[in-house]
Amino acid sequence: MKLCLNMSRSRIIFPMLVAMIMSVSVQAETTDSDKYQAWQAELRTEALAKGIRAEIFDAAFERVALSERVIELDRKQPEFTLTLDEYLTRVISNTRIKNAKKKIVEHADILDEVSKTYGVQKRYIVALWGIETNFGSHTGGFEVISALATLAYDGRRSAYFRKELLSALQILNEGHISVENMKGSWAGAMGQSQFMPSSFISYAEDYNKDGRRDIWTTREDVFASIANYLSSVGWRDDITWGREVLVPASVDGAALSKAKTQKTMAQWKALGLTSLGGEPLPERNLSSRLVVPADGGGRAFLAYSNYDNILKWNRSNYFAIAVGTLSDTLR
Ligand SMILES: [Ca+2]
Repeated sequence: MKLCLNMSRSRIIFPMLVAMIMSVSVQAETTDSDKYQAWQAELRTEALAKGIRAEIFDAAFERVALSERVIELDRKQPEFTLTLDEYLTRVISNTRIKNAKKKIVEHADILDEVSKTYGVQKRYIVALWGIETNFGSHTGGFEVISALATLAYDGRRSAYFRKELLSALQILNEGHISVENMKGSWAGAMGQSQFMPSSFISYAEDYNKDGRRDIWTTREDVFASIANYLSSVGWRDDITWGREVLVPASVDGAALSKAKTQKTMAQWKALGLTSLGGEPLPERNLSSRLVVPADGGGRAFLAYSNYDNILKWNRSNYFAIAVGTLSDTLR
């Protein structure tokens, strides 16, 4: 909300805001508070038509505080782009690798079970959990309804965030979490798996069968939800994500990467690609594409179908390479 940008405090309770911004110059003019109230009333009508109970909507919006901080974060453009190596150093630090190795042992029983149920190797569940929220320790402190209401009302990406807001209300309506405990990132990514509300509705699981899909505090639900997401988008547990390769100078890796050309392992071998250490590529009947990330310092990867499944979670090549690389340390 533009008006919030003039305020010095990061979070403002709406009635206060209303008092401060009411237009005084022309009495008949539609005030910003009127605009907001009309927006909320219209949203309420839509939510109730979708089956959300009035008391759920009203309790949620009683807490809504349009947030200047959320708008700032949404507007913020990265000042520079990290190289792949800089990104990987940050996202998969030695500490994170050490913790990932600890967590995969600590939760081996449930991870083995979930892995078998969904057909997703446990190292990918742990890698995503570690990269998304540092194994559940950095889940974001924003109230999701407030953050999404701010972004839905703001105008820049209203349609997207309005849909997510309605999904968040549906989650409250189904009783999976209370409004005060529905916390997440400034953009509404929730819980230990950082699911957006629409992803929660499609993929979150109640693995411990207590009637609530709880990606905030129930470890079994967190692991099963991550695995269910991957499984639902076509994960294969008989292959890995991909591998780093050496591309000979005779091959235009960047062009092949851009074209997303799929080739068999035998075809890549014939072009002269090798494993990172120079050893021949494995003999496997696998189709893959070459990924040469921008700012990757020339590093190149053969990406299997699971790589594209990770991109469905987050469409950044850096992210997918980080998940794959961290998972490789857990084999
Ligand atoms: Ca549960």
